[in-house]
Amino acid sequence: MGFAKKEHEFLSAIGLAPENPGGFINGKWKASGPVISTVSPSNNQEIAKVTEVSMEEYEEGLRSCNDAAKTWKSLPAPKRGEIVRQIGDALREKLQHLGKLVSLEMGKILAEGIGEVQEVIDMCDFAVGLSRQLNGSIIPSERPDHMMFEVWNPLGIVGVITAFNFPCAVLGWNACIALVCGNCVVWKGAPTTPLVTIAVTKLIAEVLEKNNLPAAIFTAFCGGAEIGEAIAKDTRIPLVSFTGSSKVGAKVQQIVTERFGKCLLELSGNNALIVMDDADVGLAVRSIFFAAVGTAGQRCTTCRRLYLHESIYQNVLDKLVGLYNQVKIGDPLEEGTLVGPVHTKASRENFEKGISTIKSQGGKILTGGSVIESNGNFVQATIVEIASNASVVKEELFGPVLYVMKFKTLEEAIELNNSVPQGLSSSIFTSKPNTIFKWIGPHGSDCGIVNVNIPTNGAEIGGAFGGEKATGGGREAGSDSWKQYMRRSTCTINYGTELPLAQGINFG
Ligand code: UN1
Repeated sequence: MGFAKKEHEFLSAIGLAPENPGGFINGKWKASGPVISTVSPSNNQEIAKVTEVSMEEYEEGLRSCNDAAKTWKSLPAPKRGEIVRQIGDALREKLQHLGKLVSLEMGKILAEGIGEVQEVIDMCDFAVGLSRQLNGSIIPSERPDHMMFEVWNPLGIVGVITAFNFPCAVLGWNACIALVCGNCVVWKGAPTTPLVTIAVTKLIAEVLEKNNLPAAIFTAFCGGAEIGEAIAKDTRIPLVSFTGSSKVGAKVQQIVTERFGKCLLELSGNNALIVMDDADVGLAVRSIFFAAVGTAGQRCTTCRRLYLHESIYQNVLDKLVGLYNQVKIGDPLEEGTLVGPVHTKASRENFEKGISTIKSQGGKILTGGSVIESNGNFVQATIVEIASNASVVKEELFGPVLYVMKFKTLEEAIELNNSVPQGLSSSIFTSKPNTIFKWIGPHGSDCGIVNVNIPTNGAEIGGAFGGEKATGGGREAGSDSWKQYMRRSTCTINYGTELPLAQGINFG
């Protein structure tokens, strides 16, 4: 039997078939749960079939992963880095095909699909270097003939639950770091992007096999909430990294915390972009366009709130509406398309519901505002003029909808930026140094990502990625995020013959 469509034949080059078992368990592909059709968001037609895993298969996967953890953590960190280097090379070889798959199954445009795979490759490179820098500090001891220092050890297994909007980049952020830190990985990808989960896992599996390492070091499951919940509850998984909504994230955190596990949360964003009266308007308009419309508004870093200084309000808005009216919405794999469909029929319905709530709260649609009649999940890129205290502005509507609001002073703009429950990304456009330093300082943006003269989205992997408040507080990818994937041992060694006690205590 062939693929549902002839143009899907390229999938065989990345190890996919018309029917795919969706569990990689102890080196074998198997699954006996429900069979699902994965569809293209452009037309809702089947790409291929995937069988999800059963709870028995979950258990088998975890048992073998737990065994493999002993081997993996015994390998010196730079040797683990070498494996991750090979994973990066394997991805490089398949960059175009994998990028195309991301575009086909998720619905983002091809350039962004390829960019997403590139993000995983960049993470591999970062992690290879890191594998020689998992340094602990040496701390001066207050006691004579004592030495105090830190040793970083692996946690064991890291559970990674990712979302549909970045079906492989977020796995990359977590898995590359987790692996060099000496942890095995258990991955559950999004239920609607199983082919990406399978294709990426196949590449990693090949590298492990080539190096005669236990395949269960990387265990992957296609499945739904039941598998996610099992990961959250599983005491064999000391760290659970979860990406998704604040609502589900709060539940995951509760379950994981109850068993004293650690959580790394990357939840909803509601990101603002501020344009000051002294800003480079051309730069701002291009940035807003990418930040609000790119990925059809389905990045957690998407700009959803635009605050314009009253003196440039109409000028920026006119330019922006002009760009929106020209944007090419359509097949994400076709050249020239800038906006693909939203991911599912449910996302499209959510957009429609969102628009009616916006209208009921006095929002005025300046452009867009409707779904596009077709077999796919296409919606119009939308700009809404709305009062900054409308309650809908405080929520994350996961689509290409931008709220525009006016302000008079920097203080007012910062207060508005900080006035929502979420705290992921933020950006200000200005040419004044004192505005920049106010923005990044203690009285400035309360977000995890605080940008100047660039969009809210499109972060590089070298920095720590994540946000505050309802965004969950986690930091993934670069900088010193690796510390969360390890346990810290504070070691004090007495190499003398006396027993001086800390704090000068004399005990008998
Ligand atoms: C996400 O939307 O979950 O900063 C991740 C960005 C990308 C990652 C987004 N590098 O927009």
